[in-house]
Amino acid sequence: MLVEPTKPQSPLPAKPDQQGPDTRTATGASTKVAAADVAQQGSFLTTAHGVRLVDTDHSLKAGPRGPTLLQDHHLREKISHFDHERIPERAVHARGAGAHGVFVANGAGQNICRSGFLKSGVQTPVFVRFSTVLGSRGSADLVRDTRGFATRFYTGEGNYDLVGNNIPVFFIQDGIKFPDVVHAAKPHPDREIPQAQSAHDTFWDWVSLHTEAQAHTIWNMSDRGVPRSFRTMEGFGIHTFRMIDASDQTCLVKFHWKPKQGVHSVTWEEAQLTNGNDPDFHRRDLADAIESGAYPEWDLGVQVFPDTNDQTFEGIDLLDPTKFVPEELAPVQVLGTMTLNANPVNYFAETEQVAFNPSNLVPGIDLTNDPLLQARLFSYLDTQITRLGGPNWNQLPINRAHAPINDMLRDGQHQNAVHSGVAPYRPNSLDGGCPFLAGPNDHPFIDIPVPVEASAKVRQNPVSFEDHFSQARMFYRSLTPLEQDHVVAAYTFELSKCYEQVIRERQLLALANIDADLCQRVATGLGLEAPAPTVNHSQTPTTPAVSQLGNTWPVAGRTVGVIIGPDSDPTDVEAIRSTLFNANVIPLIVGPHGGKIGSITVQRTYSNAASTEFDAIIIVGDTPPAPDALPSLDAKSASGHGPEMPTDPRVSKLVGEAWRHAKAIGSVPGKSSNSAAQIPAEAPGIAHGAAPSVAEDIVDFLRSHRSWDRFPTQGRAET
Ligand code: HDE
Repeated sequence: MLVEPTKPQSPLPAKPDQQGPDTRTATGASTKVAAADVAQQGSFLTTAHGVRLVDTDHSLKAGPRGPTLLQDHHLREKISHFDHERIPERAVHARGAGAHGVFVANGAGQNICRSGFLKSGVQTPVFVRFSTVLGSRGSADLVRDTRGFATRFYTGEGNYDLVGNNIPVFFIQDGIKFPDVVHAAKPHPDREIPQAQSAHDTFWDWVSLHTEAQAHTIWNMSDRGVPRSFRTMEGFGIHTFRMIDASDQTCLVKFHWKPKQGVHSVTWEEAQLTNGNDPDFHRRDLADAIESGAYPEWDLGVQVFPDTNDQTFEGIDLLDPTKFVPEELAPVQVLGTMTLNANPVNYFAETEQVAFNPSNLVPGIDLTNDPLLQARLFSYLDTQITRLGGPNWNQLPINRAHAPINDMLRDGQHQNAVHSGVAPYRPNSLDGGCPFLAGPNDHPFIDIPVPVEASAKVRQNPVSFEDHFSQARMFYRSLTPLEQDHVVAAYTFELSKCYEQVIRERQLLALANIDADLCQRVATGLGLEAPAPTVNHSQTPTTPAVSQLGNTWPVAGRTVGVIIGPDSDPTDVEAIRSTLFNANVIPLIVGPHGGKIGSITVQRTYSNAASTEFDAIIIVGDTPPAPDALPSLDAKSASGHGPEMPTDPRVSKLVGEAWRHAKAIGSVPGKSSNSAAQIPAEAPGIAHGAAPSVAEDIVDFLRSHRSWDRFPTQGRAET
C-alpha cells in the first residue's frame, strides 16, 4: 500500500508515453535535461529562493490560537504565487489538447518547395494542439463547433506553424470582422450563457445577416461539427499559401491533413450525452491512444495551383477563405506523414503555453494576399503579449526553435537569456560584426518579389467575394442522404433554441438560397413557412470527397464495451478480448459490480459505464435481472418481443443507446438468452453467435465506423 515516505525519494518519473519539449540553446545543444532540472532540483521542499523548509502546513502565528504574522515569508510567497497561477485563457480556442510527434517527408514536395523539412526522409519533431473554438478552458469537448488543428514543425530552418481548422472554409473573408463573429458566437454578454455553443440568438442573428458566414456554418451543422475524436478529423490550412522551389519558381497551395484513422463523427444525441458523461472525452481519447501505443497518423498534402495573376482556379477565387477547391478538381498530393507518439509531461508548460503564429514561416513557404490571413499575421503575435505576459514567450521551452537562435531582441518582461556581448545592433564592430546576415546559400527566408496590383487604397472586396451561397449548396448536395438528414436536424435544433422569431425567419431565407429542400425541411421542423429563394443557382457541381461515409478504415484504438453478467463464461470473455486485442481494439469489461466476476476483472460497472465511451458493445451471456433497488423496465411491453426475464435497466439503456447511435452490437448467447432478446435477430451491424466470430464481426463493422443502414433516411427531394 502507498504510504507517505518518511525520507526523501526521487519523484515519479514521467510515464514512457510522456515527452517534454526538446529545447535547444543558441548553439543547437539540447537543454532538455537542464529544463527539467530547473523545475525540481533536490529532494527537499524549498522557498523559490532555495531555502529549505521544515513546515508548509502551518502559518506562523502569535501562539496556536493567535493571529497570523505578516512576517511569514513562506505563507506570503506560497499564497501570492498561487494567486497568479492562472494566465488569461486564449480569446478563442481556449480548450485544447496537445501531443508531440514526428513528421517524415516523402520528398514529393521537393519539386515545388525548397523547405528543408520537405526533403525526402527528413524527420521533423512536431507539437500539435487540437481545440474547440468557442468554449472556455473548462468547457466540454463534444460541443457542436469548429475544431482547431495547429501544428508546429521544429524544422532545422526555424519553427513553421500550420495553424489550421478541421473545416476547409471560414466565417469571414476579411480579418477585420473577426471580433464581430467571435462576439456573436461567444455567450451573451448579459448572462454569459450559453457556454461553448452556437445554438443561441446572437450567433444566428449575425450569420443570417452576414451571409458570407453561411458556407462555414453549414459545415458546422454537418457531422464535421461533432467529431468522434481528434484522431478522426481532417485538418485544413484554409488560406492559399505560396510555395517557392530551389530556383525561385512559385506555385499556390492549400494544405490538407488526412487522418489515417478515417474521418468519423458521433451523433448529436451522443455528443450531448458525452458532454455530461465525460466532458474530457476528446482529450482523454487522444492521451489514451498515445499511451497505449495506437499512435494517430495524418498524411500532410497540398492541392497545387499555378501562381497566376488572377489567383483563381476553375473559377474559384483562391484568396477567398470562404471557398474551398473540390479535391476532384485538384487532387491532394501527399508530402509526408505525421505520427503523434508522445503525451505532454505538463499541460500548462506545453499545451497551454504553446503560442502558435501563422507568421512563423520557413524558407520555401510564403503568404498570399488573402485578407483574412493578413490580419492573422498581426493577431497571434499580439495576443501572446497579453496571454503570456510579455514579449519573451519565444523563450518558453515549448516555443523555442530547434534551429540556433541569434536575434537582436533584448530585455523585456520574463527575460530568461543572459545575452553576452555589447552590440545588439547592426552594423557593429564591437561584437565582431555578429550576428551576420545570411547569404543566398545559407537557407535564408527570402521575400519573393511578387508584384502588387497598382490600385487606389480602398476598403473593398473583389466582386468574386460576393458569392455567398454556391459553395454551401455544393457542400450540402454532395453529402449522402443520411448526412443531409443530420444537417437538417442540426439547423432545426439550433434555430429552435433562438428566442427571436425574426432570426429564425432570416436564417430560413439563407437556407432557401442554399437549397430549397433543406429550407423546407428545417422550416417544417420549426413550424414555419419556407421562404422563396432570392438567389438563382445555375449548375451546382458536387464533390463527393466531402462525404465521410462509404469507406472502411483501420480500427486501432477503438473501444468495445464487453458487458458481462454473473454467469458469463470466462472462456467466451477471453476469446473476445484476445480477438479484439489482436485487431488493436480496446475491450473494456463492464460488470454488475467492481472487482472480479469469477476470474474476470471488471473495468467498468453497469452504473459508471456510458455507451458513449464505446464504439461498439458485445453482451456475453445473460445479464442479471434488475436488482431490487432499481425499477425494472418491462422490456416486453416496451419492445413487443422482449426477454422472458427483465434485464437490468442500466444494461438496457446501454444497449438502447448503442442501437440508436448506429453502433455495432454483438451478443453471445447465455442460458436464458435474455441478452440476445434485447436486440433484433437480424439487422445491419448486429452479430449473434459464438464468441470469437462475434468479436471478428464487430471488428469488421467498426471498419465502416457505424451501421447507418440500420435506419431509413429521409434524404432530399430532387429539386
Ligand atoms: Fe485564429 N486565433 N484567428 N484562426 N486560431 C487564435 O491566437 C485570429 C483563424 C486558429 O491551439 C488566437 O494564440 C484572427 C482562421 C487556431 O493555440 C488569436 C483571425 C483559422 C487557433 C486568433 C483568426 C484559425 C487560433 C487566440 C481572423 C484557421 C488555436 C490564441 C483574421 C485557418 C491555436 C492565440 C492554439 C487561435 C486570431 C482566424 C485557427 C486571438 C484575428 C481562419 C487553430 O490570435
